[in-house]
Amino acid sequence: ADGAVFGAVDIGASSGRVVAGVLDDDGLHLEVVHRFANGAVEVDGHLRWDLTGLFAEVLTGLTALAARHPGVRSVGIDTWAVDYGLLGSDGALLAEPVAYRDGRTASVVDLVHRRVDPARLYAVTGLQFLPFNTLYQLSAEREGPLWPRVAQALLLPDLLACWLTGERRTEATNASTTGLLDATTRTWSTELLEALGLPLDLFPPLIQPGETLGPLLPDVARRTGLDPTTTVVAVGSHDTASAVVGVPAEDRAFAYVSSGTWSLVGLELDAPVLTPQSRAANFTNEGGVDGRTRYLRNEGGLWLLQESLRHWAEEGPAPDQDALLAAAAALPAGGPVFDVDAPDLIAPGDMPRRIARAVQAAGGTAPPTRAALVRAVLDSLAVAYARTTAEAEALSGQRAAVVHLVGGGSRNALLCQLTADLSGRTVLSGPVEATALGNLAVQARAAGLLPADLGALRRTLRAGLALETYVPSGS
Ligand code: LFR
Repeated sequence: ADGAVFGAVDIGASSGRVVAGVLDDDGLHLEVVHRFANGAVEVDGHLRWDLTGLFAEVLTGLTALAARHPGVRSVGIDTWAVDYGLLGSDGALLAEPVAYRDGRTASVVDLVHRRVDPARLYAVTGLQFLPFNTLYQLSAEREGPLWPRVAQALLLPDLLACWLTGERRTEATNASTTGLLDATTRTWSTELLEALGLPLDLFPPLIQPGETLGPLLPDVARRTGLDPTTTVVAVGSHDTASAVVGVPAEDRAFAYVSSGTWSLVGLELDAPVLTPQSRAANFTNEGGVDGRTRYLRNEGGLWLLQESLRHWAEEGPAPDQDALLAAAAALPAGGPVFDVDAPDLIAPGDMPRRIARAVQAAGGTAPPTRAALVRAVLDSLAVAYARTTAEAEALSGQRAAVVHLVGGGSRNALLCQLTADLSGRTVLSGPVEATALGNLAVQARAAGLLPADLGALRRTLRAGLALETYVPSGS
């Protein structure tokens, strides 16, 4: 294993990174070799990702990776879920992909639900209702000008992987977020594709995490300096799937919170829970690595803070985020909370004002200062984390002894402590880069260098990490 190197491309809605994973006798060591910003911008009447620009950042990152490490074995790609690019018959991208926060699906949700009853949708896909799930986006797309020219759709990590290798496949964990995959068989649902008038071969065939997609295109190898034998290996290309692999759990009795732009809160199960109660609680059964089920809910996340900071920076001098967080932490407990899942908080715009309204809707008084608003966000996130963990247990019958908080939010000591206090459980925080870690671990495992069993794999990862422990106050 000594010195084997893997590369992770991990792109979230607000930032991306290319990370080297060096495997030696003490474990898998991560080095971020390139970071870049991301964000959707309004172009041509829609909120869009600059995927072409992101691909240029990927190449820059891979170039930095090659310069630092000769002999990179493979590269894996993950991004956020549900979004896709449309290709014409010549394989060219027809337009920069529309971002999931765009409002275009508002008018088609009812139409979709008239074609397929929501109860049937849940029974087949097990997917939480979110207005931006791919099936709604595609239904909006069918009414649009590009549709007659569409030959194929590729989910975003698959599209980046295609630009690196020339190979077109749909990675299975991300496919599970489309609302078009059967949660029980984990194959495309012919029933739903037909009911929605979508071609059965709209997406390329599935590929499972750990399978090799193919070697780099000669031109990509030349431009990055990577060896032409470097392959792209499928990983949990849905960032949350990789984050869950990267949860450094000791045994199976764990809950996780992957805390980034969104908060993904739940359990890992052996099989989906497709009951009416589960649907009523809006829990999702996303596909995990090794056929596991990621039983979770999307809760609001750090987007609420990011978007507030962005708004304040537009109004005047950019606020000092660390100072604001410190001031928020110094405020007394028991302040107002709001529903972090309010649909009204999904779109970009004046977030502080919408949060103030949400607080008032919950019977509180609007936060008088920026610090108070930040505190209300953190208190409300922790309330959501505690409630959702308990709900996941009740609905699945699986117990969680500890809560692992991973991702950017794991840096926030106040959020971790509040989660411990409100959930009454020990919270273990870290790593921040759980997603890149899970991406790299699946590659190293595919190379035969880490344990095949997911539990053993996680224990190996844990051995190399320093986790922070938060015990519930008063216990
Ligand atoms: C997190 C995430 C969530 C998904 C949302 C939109 O980054 O991938 O799992 O619901 O973004 O794609």
